[in-house]
Amino acid sequence: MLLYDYFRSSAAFRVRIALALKGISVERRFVHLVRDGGMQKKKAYREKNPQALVPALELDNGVTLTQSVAIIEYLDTLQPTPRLIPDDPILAAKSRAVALAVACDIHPLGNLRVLAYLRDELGQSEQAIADWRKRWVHDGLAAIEQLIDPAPFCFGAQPTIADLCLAPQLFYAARFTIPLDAFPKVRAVGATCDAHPAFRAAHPSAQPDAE
Ligand SMILES: N[C@@H](CCC(=O)N[C@@H](CS)C(=O)NCC(=O)O)C(=O)O
Repeated sequence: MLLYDYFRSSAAFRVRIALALKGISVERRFVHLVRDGGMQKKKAYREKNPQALVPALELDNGVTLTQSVAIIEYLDTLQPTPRLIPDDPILAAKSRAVALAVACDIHPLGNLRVLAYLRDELGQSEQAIADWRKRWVHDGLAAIEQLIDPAPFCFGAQPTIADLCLAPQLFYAARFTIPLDAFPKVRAVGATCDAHPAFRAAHPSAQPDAE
């Protein structure tokens, strides 16, 4: 398998954690999101992912999967241990809900192309963009604080897809110095993830393309 990756991508970080937890090794091709206007926008990559977003996972049979949550679900089916979507239907739904709260409702609003649109096409200032970024991360995490039940991961002793999505969002919050003081449960899960070997191996700072 071949992962189209970028060290700082939160969505790729989610998939890297899944791969590390399951001990699946993949080849990697790095897609620099900024250099030359963004390699993700070039025709060669769009042929892999028409959304022009990382990650994408190319399988050995030539099929390319997109969307980090779908890729994680695929990996969980391919190799069910350790389970990332719990067998218990209620825990499965709760884990997916937190994962999707991040992946659908927080992360897209702080994505590169959205911020570029605010800056370049709507003429917003750096301060306005920072406020925008902080607003959606803060509101999203405030809700997640109510949804999780750390023990010590979001929903128990083992990481689920919820933790795989939350930890990269916390990396993003730290990168842009968005305060997490109001979210003790979220911070506790973040500390648990930071100490876990698979999360460390997948961390942006540990990637070969890190800058
Ligand atoms: N929902 C997608 C989001 C993917 C995504 O937004 N990737 C970002 C990096 S985290 C990206 O490629 N951004 C490029 C851009 O905005 O031009 C997923 O989960 O895979």
